[in-house]
Amino acid sequence: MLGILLDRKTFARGSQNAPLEIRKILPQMETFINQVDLDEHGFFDLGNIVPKSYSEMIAEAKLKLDHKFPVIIGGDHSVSYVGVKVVKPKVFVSFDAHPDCEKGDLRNDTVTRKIAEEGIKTYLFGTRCFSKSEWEYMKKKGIKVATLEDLKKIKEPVYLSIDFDVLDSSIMPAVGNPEPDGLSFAQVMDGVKALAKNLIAIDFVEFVPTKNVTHTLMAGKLIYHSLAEIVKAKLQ
Ligand SMILES: [Mn+2]
Repeated sequence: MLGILLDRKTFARGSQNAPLEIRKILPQMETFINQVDLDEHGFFDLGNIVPKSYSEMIAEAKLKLDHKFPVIIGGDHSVSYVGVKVVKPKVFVSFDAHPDCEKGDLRNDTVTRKIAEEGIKTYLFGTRCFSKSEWEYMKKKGIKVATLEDLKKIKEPVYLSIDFDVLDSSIMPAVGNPEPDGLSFAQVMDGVKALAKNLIAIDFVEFVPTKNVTHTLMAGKLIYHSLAEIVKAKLQ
């Protein structure tokens, strides 16, 4: 697990603190999940990367993540670019209320487009709030809002990014851009299960800690449950 303490958003900032707050809650949480005990599977903490240029963060992450299964905790969504440059997956899947396909410099709302433009096959899941220009870009590039069935059909190595705003805003309001009409916890987990066998890295981004510790617990639960599914799929 590697934290990236970066938040370059223009409003609703605070995700730079997410790795710190999530780390406080993880030791309080049950590690035995769906018959998998995470304590038995050698997860360890690689500390944090503090903000610097993207190329410097990529170089630092490369050193830290060598030969390991990366679990990256953001940070704003642009940290996925750092992860993808280190891991070099064939496929990038983003669970996100938003497509993050705006045009412009690397930011939280352009990151998926930047990754797609690296020639990495890109899918979205749970996406429900588009700008017109993003919609048109996606249509042109063949970037699809995948169904569960589409995810199950992916056979190549996948980098999965989970933006916490994919969850419905009633269960996860502690994000930069909460969106109603989102996925339930179980629906997000169904998506993780569909991909688990092919995953080579995962990140969790855009959690903005609040004083309400329940939100941090939700974030921690999603992380632990995802890791348990990955362990399960890899051991089968
Ligand atoms: Mn996002």
